[in-house]
This record gives sequence, C-alpha cells and structure tokens, in this order.
Amino acid sequence: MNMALAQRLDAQPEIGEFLRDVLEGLSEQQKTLPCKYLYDETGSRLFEQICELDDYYLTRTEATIFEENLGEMATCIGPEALIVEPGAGNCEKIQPLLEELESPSGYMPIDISPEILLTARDAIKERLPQIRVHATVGDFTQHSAWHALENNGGDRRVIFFPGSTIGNFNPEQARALLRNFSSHLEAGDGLLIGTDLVKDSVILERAYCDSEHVTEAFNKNLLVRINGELAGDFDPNLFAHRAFYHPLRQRVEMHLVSLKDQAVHIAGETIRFKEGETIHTENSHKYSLDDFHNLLTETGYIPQKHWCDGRRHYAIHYARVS
Ligand code: AVJ
Repeated sequence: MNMALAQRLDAQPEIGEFLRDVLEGLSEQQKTLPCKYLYDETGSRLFEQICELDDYYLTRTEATIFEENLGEMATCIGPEALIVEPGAGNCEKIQPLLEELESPSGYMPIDISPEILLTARDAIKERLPQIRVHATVGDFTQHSAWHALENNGGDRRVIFFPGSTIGNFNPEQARALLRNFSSHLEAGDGLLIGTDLVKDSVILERAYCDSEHVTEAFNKNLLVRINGELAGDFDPNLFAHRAFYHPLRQRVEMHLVSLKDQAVHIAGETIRFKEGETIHTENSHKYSLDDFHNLLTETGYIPQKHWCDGRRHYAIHYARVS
C-alpha cells in the first residue's frame, strides 16, 4: 500500500476494517480479498444455495456421514457437553447432533452475520427448547469472539467445526486456528471437525465451477458488496469467475479475472487491472486422512476417531485436547 493511503487510513480508524482490508488486498502484487467478506447476508444465502447444488458434493456428503454415525459421535462426545460452533451460520447442521446428545449443557454459536445467527438462534429455541443457547456475533479468528466461553467454567466443551471451513485457511493459518481452538479448551475437551479430502480434480473443479453459476454469483457478490458498502464502481460483468485445483498446494483457488484493462474506484482510490489479472478471493484446502491426523497431533489434540463416506470424498474427525 502506498504511504499516503496508509497514513489516511491510520488517521481515520472509523473508515473501518472492511475498507482497510480491501485496499490492502487490492494493492498487493497478486490482488487478493479476504474470503470472510464473501459471507454478508446475500453471500450467506448464496452459499446456502451452493450447498443444495448437485455439483457441490461437500455438504450432502458430510450430512450423510453425520446421519450414519450420530450415535457413535454422541458417544465420543459424552454427556453434559457445551457445544461451541465457530462460524455457525444457519445453525442447521448441529441440530440432529444436539438431539442425539445426552443432556447437552448448552450450545454457543459464533458467527459474523448477525442476521443469520439471530434467526437461527430463534429456530433452535423453538425446536430444542430445553437447550441453553448463547449466540455470539463475532469473527471467530479474533480473541474477542471467545469471551463468552471463559464464563463457562465447569462444563466440558466440544468445538463443532463442520463444513470443511478449516479448508479456507492455508496450512500455517489452519495450524494457528486449531491451536487457538485448543487454547480455549482444557485437556479432555473435544473437537468434531469436517474436512474435504484430496480427490480427482475434475470432481473438485466441478464443485467450485458449478453448471448453475451460483458459485459465480457468490464470488462476484464480493464486488457488489464493495460497491454498496465502500462506494466502489466495479462492473461485475467485466470480471469472470475462475476456480481450479492446485495439486501441489492441495487446494481449490477461486479468483475473479479482469476481462480487460480497467480502472476501478473504491472510496476515492483508483485500482488498476490488466486484462487477465486476477483477484484471489478464496482457498479451499483438501486433506488426506494422514495429513489431517498429523495436523491435529501437532496442534494439541489426540485424534480419537474419524468417519468417511463410501467414496472417501469427505471425513469427520473427533479429537480430544491433550
Ligand atoms: C464454506 C469454505 C467450506 O470451500 O467449499 C463453496 C466455501 N466457496 N464454494 C468451500 C465455498 C465456493 C466452502 N467453505
């Protein structure tokens, strides 16, 4: 970022984190935008639509693994656990497990989207009125989002982190995040986590470049959001959605490709794009069972058990804090 802009941002902290992150990301050599900003209200709804797509096997496969193994998972977790769900979104995935668990002591969803989270909290209160729900609005990668957990002394805590959300983090960040999770837990507490597995790149690419173009709309919504919230003038039609599997990095990368040389303005700043230049908007890392097992062991856990679908496309792991 140039000095003048850095100084302006420092002088006006109220411009906000979103603008700062956007201008910083777009001034890098490989332009990039943090993927957490994909999930505003529209983005969260588009992501829910992605989960229904035939091409997007992840959500459906994970749901099947849950359905088939709920009993075993509940046994691993044990009675009277407080379930904490970072990035809970619509809080739908946890419900069958909450019903299966023996007298869970509570449920604590954490999410950056207050609209979705508060609707979800009400839905849970209706379906499972006996369960204490503490919804926390916040970014679970920030320390402040975890404050509520500190007042929950006695209970055994289990972090529920489904959906392959861990895939959004590069290996170094994933290590930091898992360590951060275990730092909020005590020995014997648990982690139930879903990971997408390494597989044929055709299947992977179809999941992120779906034939109904919902992922394209999801990706471009980031530009629409910048236009609306930060006085940007992106023309989403002048960018193309691109998603590809990078076998060495073991991840699907999502980009927006500029279709011509162009200049875009955001909050008075000018950002230039060359034809073919991309904004890197998301990573979705894929793991082998061994990779993930090692990652858990390195970050303070003892893997207890994992469950896969028949095609070995996806895995759910249960680990205890060591
Ligand atoms: C929410 C991170 C699991 O990486 O599969 C789906 C997000 N992006 N399609 C994923 C996503 C494009 C998704 N996660």
